[in-house]
Amino acid sequence: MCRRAMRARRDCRLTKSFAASGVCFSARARRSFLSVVRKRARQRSLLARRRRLTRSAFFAEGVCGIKRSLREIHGTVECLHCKPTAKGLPERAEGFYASVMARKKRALITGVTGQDGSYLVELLLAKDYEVYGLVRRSSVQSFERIGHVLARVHLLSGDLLDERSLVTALEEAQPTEVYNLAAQSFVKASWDQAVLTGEVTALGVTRLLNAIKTVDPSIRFYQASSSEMFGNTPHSPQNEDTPFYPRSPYGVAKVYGHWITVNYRESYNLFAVSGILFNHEGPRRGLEFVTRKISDGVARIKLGLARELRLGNLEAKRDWGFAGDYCTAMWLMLQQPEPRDYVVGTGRTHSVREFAAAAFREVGLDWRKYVKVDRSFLRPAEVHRLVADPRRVRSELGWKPSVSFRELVSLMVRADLRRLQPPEVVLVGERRSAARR
Ligand code: NAP
Ligand code: F7E
Repeated sequence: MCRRAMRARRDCRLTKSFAASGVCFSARARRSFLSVVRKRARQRSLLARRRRLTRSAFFAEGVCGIKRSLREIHGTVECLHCKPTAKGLPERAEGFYASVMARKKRALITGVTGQDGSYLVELLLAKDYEVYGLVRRSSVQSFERIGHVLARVHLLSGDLLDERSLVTALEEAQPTEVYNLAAQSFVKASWDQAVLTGEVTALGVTRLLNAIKTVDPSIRFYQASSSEMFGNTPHSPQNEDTPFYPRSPYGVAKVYGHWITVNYRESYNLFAVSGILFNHEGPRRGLEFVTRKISDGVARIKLGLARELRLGNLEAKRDWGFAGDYCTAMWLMLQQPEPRDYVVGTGRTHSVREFAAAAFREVGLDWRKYVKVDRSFLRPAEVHRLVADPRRVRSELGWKPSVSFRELVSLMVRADLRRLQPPEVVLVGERRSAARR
């Protein structure tokens, strides 16, 4: 869609909500309303761009910016940056810099202790965000995945089951962006805990959206939707228009979370987006998910700590990518001028059997000697084959995966070998994988 059409669509939406407020709605009122909204959007994008600059780049490229801003603020046309005093930059230019930087972007992440939460924290800290993480109460706190960044993250107590705790967390963090990554995310467990899965993974999204609506409706919201929503769809590959056919209580709950996000966007004009992400993995993946179960199992067998690896359905096919890449896509979705949903995946699919074969090959073993099929890992209803059609995310956000299937397998196996091996044994060629961890 061209810029003009996007602007027309946004104007139409804005004026609709303006009209719905019951205020007298003349053409003049509409014009002035829109001009205010556009001016604010311009200011916001200027501010956002400036905040990303280093201090020296800010002053180097900010000559005209400072001049214009000072004209707006102080009524002077002088560019103070051009007239440094003996002591350096004039106070007012320094003051302007400080005030821009003080309004740093702030993000609240639910599910910050999970796989994606840990990669997203790193990404946002690197982009100079003030990062807040929501953590639910537990008798033993495990910050294994975010231990290395703990000192730079503000942790807030809260639970998706409790709306009041979400309101309090939002009031405390005052975020500009909220990433809702918290969920009961293990598909197999969702049959055993179907109600809990619905409470957290489905209704939890409504609670968080309600809290945002109450505290600050200008917050940008990301919902972690899932390719499990496509389930048994006959359409392949799956894109943003593919109908959903979930096959597990988890998939059903995610469909609810997706549609409530769309509904609140349309009903209350929130900047709320749903990222429909296909399987993404890495060394921080939970041990119950099949890729990590395999990489861990392979490392144990290689090191003599186990003799076999028991798996369920070897024929299931998934579109697997590296989790770090997918967090970049989440962030990109919240930086767009308009809220829109995106499918994120690699566009390639592989079976569990292929993953296992590649993982054993990585350590020079033949998978057929070690893998045993165990019916207890089969699911009441299986999702047989998923593969993304990621054309929209590629063309509109410029996103593409940086890690191939082979690299992902290698990355995970090597990380588990490193974790499990006795400290004195050193493997060669590990640097690249270490950097990725
Ligand atoms: P994960 O490792 O299982 O992390 C889930 C997170 O949710 C944990 O931090 C967990 O906290 C938190 N959580 C669970 N129940 C909660 C509650 N009631 N209140 C607050 N926090 C709660 O999941 P992930 O792989 O990082 O995935 C992140 C999100 O993306 C999930 O919503 C998942 O469903 C979705 N998703 C994942 C994939 C994928 O392939 N990874 C694909 C599509 C969508 P504790 O540490 O306290 O347990
Ligand atoms: O299973 C088969 C299993 O549990 C993948 C979550 O992040 O991605 C994940 O859900 C496939 C299934 O992931 C075993 O039957 C065979 O077909 O690793 P998984 P998942 O169910 O695809 C989606 C996108 C999410 O949103 C979820 O949150 O592997 N499989 N043998 C096995 N799976 C497991 N776990 N264990 C086995 O032994």
